[in-house]
Amino acid sequence: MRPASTKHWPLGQDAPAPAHKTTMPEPRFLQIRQADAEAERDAARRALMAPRATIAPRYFYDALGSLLFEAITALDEYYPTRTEAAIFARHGAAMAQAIGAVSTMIDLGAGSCAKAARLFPLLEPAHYVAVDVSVEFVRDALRRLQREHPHIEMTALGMDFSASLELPAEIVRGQPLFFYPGSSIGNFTPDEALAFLRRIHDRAQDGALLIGVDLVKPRQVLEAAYDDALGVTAAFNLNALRHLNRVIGSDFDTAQWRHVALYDAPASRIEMHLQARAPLCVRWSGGQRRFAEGERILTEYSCKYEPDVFAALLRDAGFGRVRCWRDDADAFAVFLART
Ligand code: AVJ
Repeated sequence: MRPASTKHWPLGQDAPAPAHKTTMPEPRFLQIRQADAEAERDAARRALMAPRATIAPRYFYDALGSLLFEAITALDEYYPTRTEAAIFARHGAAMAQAIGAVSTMIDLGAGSCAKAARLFPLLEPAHYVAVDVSVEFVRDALRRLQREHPHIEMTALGMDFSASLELPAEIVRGQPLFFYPGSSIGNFTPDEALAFLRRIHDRAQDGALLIGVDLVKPRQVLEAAYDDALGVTAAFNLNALRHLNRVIGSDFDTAQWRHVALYDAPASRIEMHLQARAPLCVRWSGGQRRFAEGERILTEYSCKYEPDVFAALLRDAGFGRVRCWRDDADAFAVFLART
């Protein structure tokens, strides 16, 4: 609370609202529950028991993991975030021109909503839908954004859109623009990516998809981006074990695991693993698994694409018109795909 006697407001702060009541629009919050918690725990335990153990990438993103990812985006080695931002800054107006009127902008994995917000002045969507696994993740960001853009109708939709894209019917009206930046599509294998893009296509009506894609480049550049000198990505990867411990009650000790990031050139993907430093046994209620020294748990694929290959994937998914904008070094691409 500000003292009542203050006459000058500190720089960057708003003067208090006038005493008369103003009606500010409020964002809408919707949470859709797909799998129940027990089914999720079951899937996580089964993945650990598989001959080649895996942990799904979404276990990176608890509260600490989300902060660690934010930190990753600020690392010198991690070029995707700043490169994509530069592409939007330079070509955003051309993209908006090509997109035309946007009735609903559907932001898949919205997080802080910052990337979409930077495009609001250009795209001027009538309705903005921030989709994330949990409405909690987007709640504060959306409230703030709603105050800055009172004319845009805003909805937060909590759902795991990678499992299902069944958006509530009242959400998608007119021409939707699906927005999927950051090269998160890289977490899918190319087959899964195709299936996911098809689902978007089938819901896009006569709208479009604006999607960020990381491109194939030399191994040293890619491996440094996923194994930085400060060890932030290592912490991000290891944190999945802490998260999993809370979810399934396992007793992973992060000190016994090593972060590994390798580029598989034939598959054009970065693979992140956690490698056992010694022979060890991990227990949880109702199960356990032994790991030999050096044995690995796969935690993430981050697939990289040649621009032509990704354009072909979009066409396979049913998109008829595809455009692409890149940075000067061809490190990253933003595609606009129309139905
Ligand atoms: C959020 C999936 C796009 O693959 O580059 C960053 C996640 N993993 N460093 C990526 C990530 C390790 C990131 N995506």
